[in-house]
Amino acid sequence: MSINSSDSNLKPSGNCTVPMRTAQIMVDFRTGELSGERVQRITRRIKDLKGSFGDEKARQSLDPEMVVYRVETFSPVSVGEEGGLFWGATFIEPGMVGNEYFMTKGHFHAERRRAEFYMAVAGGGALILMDESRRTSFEVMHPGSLHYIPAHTAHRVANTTGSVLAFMACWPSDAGHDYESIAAEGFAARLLKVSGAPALVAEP
Ligand code: S6P
Ligand code: ZN
Repeated sequence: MSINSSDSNLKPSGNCTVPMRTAQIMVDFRTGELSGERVQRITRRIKDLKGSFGDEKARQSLDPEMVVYRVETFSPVSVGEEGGLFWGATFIEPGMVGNEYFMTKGHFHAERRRAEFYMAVAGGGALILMDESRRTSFEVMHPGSLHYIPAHTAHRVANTTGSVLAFMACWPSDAGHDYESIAAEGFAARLLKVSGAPALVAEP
């Protein structure tokens, strides 16, 4: 039997001696959305993000139920298992807390030696990176931009546009998440709207 990779009508035949499996997960490349029974979903709202934004009064003035971002994850192996990979999609709503763009909490990987890929699908924004010496930089994200997050590097994404920023991610299953270090010390700089444009501003 010959298999043409473009043959979407491929069906098992009586002569086929190898098992054929269908994909467990589908990715919509226009939106980044995942579908399939094994997709796990979490939503982060304004009420969940105490301490993340610089202007706590501005955060408290917003509807606590307002969605800031959603994450869809496909974890084919257990969290913490060595040798596997996870796939995720993140959707950050447009919005601001004071003069700071809606963004993810951000984290180091608990296993600091683990890297990650991000790829923007829709919308636009910035990937903010901080190494363990607190040196901070950012990369502009736009549809198709691929971002390598090195090991030992905290990462967070901010949506700087008026529409949803969607990006895909792939990371090792034993990376884990260290949110505590960010909660305790934050990033060394914040992505703020300054004179109408995004700027990475160092924390005092
Ligand atoms: C996981 C990966 C992403 C983030 C997601 C939300 O390593 O970096 O899937 O979990 O973008 O960000 P955060 O900082 O709230 O986990
Ligand atoms: Zn990560």
